[in-house]
Amino acid sequence: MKAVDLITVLKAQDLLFLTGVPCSYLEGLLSCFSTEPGPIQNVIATSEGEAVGIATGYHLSTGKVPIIYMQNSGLGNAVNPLTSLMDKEVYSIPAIIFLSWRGEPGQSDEPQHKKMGRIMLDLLRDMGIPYQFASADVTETAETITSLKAAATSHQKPVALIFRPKIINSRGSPAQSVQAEYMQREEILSLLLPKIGESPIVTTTGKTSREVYELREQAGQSHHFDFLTVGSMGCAASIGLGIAMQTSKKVFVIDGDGAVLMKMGTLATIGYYQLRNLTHIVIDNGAYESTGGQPTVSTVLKWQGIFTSANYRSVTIIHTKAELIALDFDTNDGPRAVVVYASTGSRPDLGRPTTTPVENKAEFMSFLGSA
Ligand SMILES: Cc1ncc(C[n+]2csc(CCOP(=O)(O)OP(=O)(O)O)c2C)c(N)n1
Repeated sequence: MKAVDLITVLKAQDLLFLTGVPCSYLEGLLSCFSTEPGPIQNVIATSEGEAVGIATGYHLSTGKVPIIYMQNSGLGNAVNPLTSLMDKEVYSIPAIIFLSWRGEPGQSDEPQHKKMGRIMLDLLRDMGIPYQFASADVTETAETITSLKAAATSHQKPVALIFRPKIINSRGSPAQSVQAEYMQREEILSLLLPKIGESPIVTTTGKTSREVYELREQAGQSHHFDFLTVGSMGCAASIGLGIAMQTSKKVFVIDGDGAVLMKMGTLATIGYYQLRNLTHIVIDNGAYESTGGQPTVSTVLKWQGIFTSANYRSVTIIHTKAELIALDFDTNDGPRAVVVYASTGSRPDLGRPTTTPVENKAEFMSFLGSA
């Protein structure tokens, strides 16, 4: 189905408010909001749980039914406010969750999606959230949305519309970068890895980890320096903190702006524990680039002030290739933040790790000497 046709359905049903964190399965729909400003409001959230809160506020102030969109990975982040805020036994708030189904049993998908893919329908049932499936046929989907909205309204509770891949046509051209003048993430990584050298690195979810993996392959280097945080978006920095506490090695985290925003409390934890050997690098492309380049809210952040007030000992902000080339990691003056501004974009032929997460863990642990 065409995204514009789905938007017509939403308008006709007075479903004029969306909020969430993107999934690539919903890319075609979400890309319409920047190009087609209309009566539908799309609020960018930093985590799925936050989106449940925003949607609740919308309902409280309008009486209408909000839509919350998320990848099923993010359902975990939303379980708490779905069960303790929107639930019928608490505030009883109607909403429609547009939920992608990564890791559907029988379909091949990445390891980090398998468990949630398998338990998702049971989890919805256990939470008392009725669900239906979106179809590629817009008329059928319109009828499904009508019945879901009626159920959400009459029972005053959240319901879900599940999206399998390719239900919504994806857009033809990539999203415009909001920060087009900067280097792309892969070039930044190719300049960072030799500087980091033989130190442990924790890389964030999405294309950062995939690009680091490919750059190692291209250079014929071992993968044992790198812990690839393939799932658990936002946890790279806390994993790095946990490692840095137990080793004298310099530890590097390579994060994304969307991932930092998702678990921003970690900055304060890092600031509190004052580890000299921890460097936290954030590649800020102003977008959830890995899921199609939807904007994050990072453009409002003043990173210098954020890291300083979180008690990091030093902050380096990098805009240009020359500044990145001049960067060095010689001193142990952590917790150190390095923010590298980036434009969106990545290779269309970007691969995925061919080793399993457990193999990655074993190699990384033997490099750390903890296996
Ligand atoms: C909890 C959770 N929500 C959503 C996703 C889907 N997802 C994977 S990568 C990504 C974007 C990450 O954005 P950012 O950290 O800015 O890095 P970028 O992709 O821009 O390099 C998203 C939304 C996920 N994996 N987990």
